[in-house]
Amino acid sequence: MSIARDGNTSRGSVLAFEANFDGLVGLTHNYGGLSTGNLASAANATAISRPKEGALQGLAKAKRLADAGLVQGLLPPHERPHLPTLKAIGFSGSDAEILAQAWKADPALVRNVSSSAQMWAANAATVSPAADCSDGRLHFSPANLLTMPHRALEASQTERSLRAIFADTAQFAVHKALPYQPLFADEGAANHMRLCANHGEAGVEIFVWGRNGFGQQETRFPARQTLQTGEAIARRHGLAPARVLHLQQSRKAIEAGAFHNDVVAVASLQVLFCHEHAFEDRLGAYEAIKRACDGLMEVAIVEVPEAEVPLADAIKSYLFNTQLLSVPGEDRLVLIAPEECRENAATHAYLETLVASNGPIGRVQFVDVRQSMRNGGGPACLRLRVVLDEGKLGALSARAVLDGSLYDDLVAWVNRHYRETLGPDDLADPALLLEGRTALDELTQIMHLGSDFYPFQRG
Ligand code: SUG
Repeated sequence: MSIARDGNTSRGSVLAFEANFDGLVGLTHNYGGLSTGNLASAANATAISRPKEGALQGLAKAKRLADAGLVQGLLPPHERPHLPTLKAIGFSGSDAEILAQAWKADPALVRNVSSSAQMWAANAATVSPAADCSDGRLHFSPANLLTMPHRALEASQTERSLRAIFADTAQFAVHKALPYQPLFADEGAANHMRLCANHGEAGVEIFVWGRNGFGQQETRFPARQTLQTGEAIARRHGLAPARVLHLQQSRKAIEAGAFHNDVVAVASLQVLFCHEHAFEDRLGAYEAIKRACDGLMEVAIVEVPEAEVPLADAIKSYLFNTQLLSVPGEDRLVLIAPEECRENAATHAYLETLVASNGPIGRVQFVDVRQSMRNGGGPACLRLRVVLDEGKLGALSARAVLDGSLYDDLVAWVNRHYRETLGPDDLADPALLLEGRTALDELTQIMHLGSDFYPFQRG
């Protein structure tokens, strides 16, 4: 396997690189209109989804990056509909009866427990590379995602996935989600950025928050991440306080539909690519970033002015929900952007100028992840970044790193099990539940996840 490396680390001769673990699109991928403040989710509520197409689009993106020489991993979908939740809220009987009763009581309940939102792996956890952590291990904090009911179901299965893949406790530390209370509302890596000279060297970790958990909600749309969440994660991961920043996301961005920081900013290596309205205190944020990076690297802030790409266009096209990657053989960074960026006139014109300039971003590659985009999930939402080195890569458990054979197995699996379309009322169909279990049971074999990975397997 060829691996993209970007330099030696200060810890001896270990070569570190960034792997991307993408969430596999689940069998119940649908448009439930569940996420207030996420404009795409609201706009497509009740539209007909195409789960098979969505899963194949996600796999094609992953394969493209693996083919470019990057390490590409996958995270399995969760069991949906989530019957344990329906049982916990008082429905009983056979599985089909539980589903029917819940649908009768309120279809919104079934929509919430049927979402395939785990596919947006950027929200699965916050990840701190080993070079930043005081115990020299790579730390994961699964996100409690408690602001949205359909997402608050995810953390325990996410923890299970991470423990299955990053099982070696000498190398990896998988924490529990933060306490389930609004003070610690956590959306994972979508509100976390890291700047570094090389992936394997100590970097600066930036936690972006939308509200102070001890204060009042200040925005019309929910601010999903608190200041206290970032502080707690930095503490439990053992980050050096001088290399941690807590920056407030601009209220204007949240009001405009940027429900996560990764809708208005993305960072990679020494480069921060962000919109003029990403941070509440724009100049203060840039100053703080430069100060924290001082002595470690020369940071490049590529700011996109409102005059060139209005916030509304940036959010509609997902200009910043892009993957900024160091690709083997290319000396400037490559931006993996959704097709929607090519279709949006302002964004497209900006990108043409960007790559023509002599800046740190040298090329844009467009990918089709439209099924995910219609629920507000771009290329960057679909992936969780994990800094590895050869030792850590070798220490991974399960079969989660994409190579040609896993890709072929997964494409065949999707083609065997996924429905072509799902309409809102299809979620009440007990056959969908059974189809999902059959497929996921098989997936645990394909990905070597064990026979007790999902709640239904444990009985
Ligand atoms: O949490 N959409 C997701 C999109 C997550 C995007 N992730 C990042 N920006 N990193 C969300 O709002 C919509 C589901 C629905 O409406 O059916 C949804 O959950």
